[in-house]
Amino acid sequence: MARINQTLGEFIIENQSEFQYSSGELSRLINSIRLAAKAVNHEVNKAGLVDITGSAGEINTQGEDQQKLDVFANDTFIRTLTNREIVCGIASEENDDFITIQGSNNDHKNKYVVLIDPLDGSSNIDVNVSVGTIFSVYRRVTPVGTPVQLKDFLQPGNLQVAAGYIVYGTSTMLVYTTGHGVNGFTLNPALGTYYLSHPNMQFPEDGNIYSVNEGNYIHFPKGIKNYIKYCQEEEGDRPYTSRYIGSLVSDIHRNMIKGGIYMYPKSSKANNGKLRLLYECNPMAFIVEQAGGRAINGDTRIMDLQPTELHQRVPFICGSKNMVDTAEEFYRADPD
Ligand code: P6P
Repeated sequence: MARINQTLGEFIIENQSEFQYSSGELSRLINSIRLAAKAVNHEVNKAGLVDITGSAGEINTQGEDQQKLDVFANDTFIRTLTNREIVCGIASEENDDFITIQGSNNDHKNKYVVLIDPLDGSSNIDVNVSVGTIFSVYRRVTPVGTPVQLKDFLQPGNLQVAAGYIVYGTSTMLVYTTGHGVNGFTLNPALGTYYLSHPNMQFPEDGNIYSVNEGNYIHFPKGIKNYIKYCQEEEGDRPYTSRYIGSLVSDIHRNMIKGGIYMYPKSSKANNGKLRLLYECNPMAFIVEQAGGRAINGDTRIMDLQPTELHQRVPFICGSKNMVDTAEEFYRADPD
């Protein structure tokens, strides 16, 4: 039972029964993410004051200039998850390969794997626009007691046991699901405590916000161009409002509260779009669907896609059910 102002710790304890088959590890996993997020939040909030913004002078696995906060966030989440002996493996946007965690007795006894985008939208840091952390949790598929393998990470999103994000915005929120709805917790920085501020978050079935980088318009498939034109026509509740801040977590968080659709479709420049299936699209899709929305790649449910590579990209359209239904109709009519 959710009570406004319930702390995240109380919520986890009182909803322990939701974590099926878990003897407390999943609760401890969410708790460790909560702790790491507080440390990252502290650094993000002072990024403008100390020399931690700007490039770390390295290039990450995505070929992107690695911002120092990216490195700090990646190290913090990996260290926190490793030290608590809850997971047997971690895959991160910032690391080429996954990390194996053997446990204190080198026994590989932990049964969960975590995939994480430690600081999504980090190019926004220097311009003081909100950024986010995204995480996805699976039960391992290889035998407990043996080293984790790539197949433990290449699982379809419909097998996730938990997913969530932290948005470092005007306030810092942790939003997550374990398959029993979506709940949002707001950090009181003075106390370092997260309080339940958004119980049972629901995606409005309809909305009037569309979020897409229209600078790529000429490269989109005809069906997506037609849908964007549909959003801009004068009819009924249209034209919709265009809102896009280039930070996935913030764009989807806003649309989940107000109603709307987010699109990063395929294009002639990028046939699989830009976003990563395993640690961006699948966790966000789990949350969106648990809140009553939809998440597709254009014509297929995101969480039904069978991953083939750790850092693979997929086209991503998610949000209010009726808006995604309409976008899918337009896309299917002209998918090229
Ligand atoms: P573009 C940030 O780099 C990110 O991964 C998402 O957070 C964001 O939605 C998208 O890329 C923005 O990409 O090409 O529009 O700048």
